[in-house]
Amino acid sequence: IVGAAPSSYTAIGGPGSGKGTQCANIVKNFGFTHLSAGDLLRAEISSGSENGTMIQNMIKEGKIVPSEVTVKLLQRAMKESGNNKFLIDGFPRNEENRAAFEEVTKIVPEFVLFFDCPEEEMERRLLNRNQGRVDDNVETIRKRFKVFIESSIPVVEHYGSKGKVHKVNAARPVEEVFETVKQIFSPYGA
Ligand code: UP5
Ligand code: MG
Repeated sequence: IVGAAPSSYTAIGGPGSGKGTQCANIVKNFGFTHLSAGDLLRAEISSGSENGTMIQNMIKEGKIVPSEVTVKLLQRAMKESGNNKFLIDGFPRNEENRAAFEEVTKIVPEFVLFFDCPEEEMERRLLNRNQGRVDDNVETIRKRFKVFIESSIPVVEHYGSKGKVHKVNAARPVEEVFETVKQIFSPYGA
């Protein structure tokens, strides 16, 4: 329907829980546009934007980039996609992100996928990834875990209090996790 109000779904989980992998699979089967907040921030660094150095430093420290920056990137990507159904990966990361996004876009996610995975497994995955990410080293990984627990779990709890969280055991093989994810999305159509 032309002009239908935009809707979003969001994937939250610790670093290395498999958000990116699962979201890429979901968009192949369902008609969403995948927006990874981390990928948008990394693209902003590569583009040589004036915020690039600040973003790079925050990512290296595992810290959360100010909402103004991330929300603007998400809004731009949403506009450019021409779609009105979004699967947002790795955002909101704290309560301030959540409030800013809802305030600016007026979009509240239909539901949240929470990819639950033990830290030992996430650490193993990240150290094996080998894609040259500046934050895939033991020191930064531990900082990312701490920020996830302190700042992102409260977001999961917020959505949980609204009955919007689907918790997924992410410590299984990719295909098994995806079976569960597909079942969650199936009522929402293609
Ligand atoms: N893998 C995936 N699934 C597997 C499975 N089931 N079994 C075995 N292996 C599996 O997967 C990670 C690795 O594990 C891959 O090698 C994969 O093949 C394998 P991936 O799907 O990439 O996991 P993901 O959860 O996406 O991990 P990622 O490292 O991307 O998570 P982060 O949340 O840490 O990274 P993100 O890019 O979202 O953010 C990076 C940084 O950007 C943040 O720390 C922060 O500094 C900044 N940021 C913000 O400030 N604000 C934002 O809104 C977003 C990011
Ligand atoms: Mg990712």
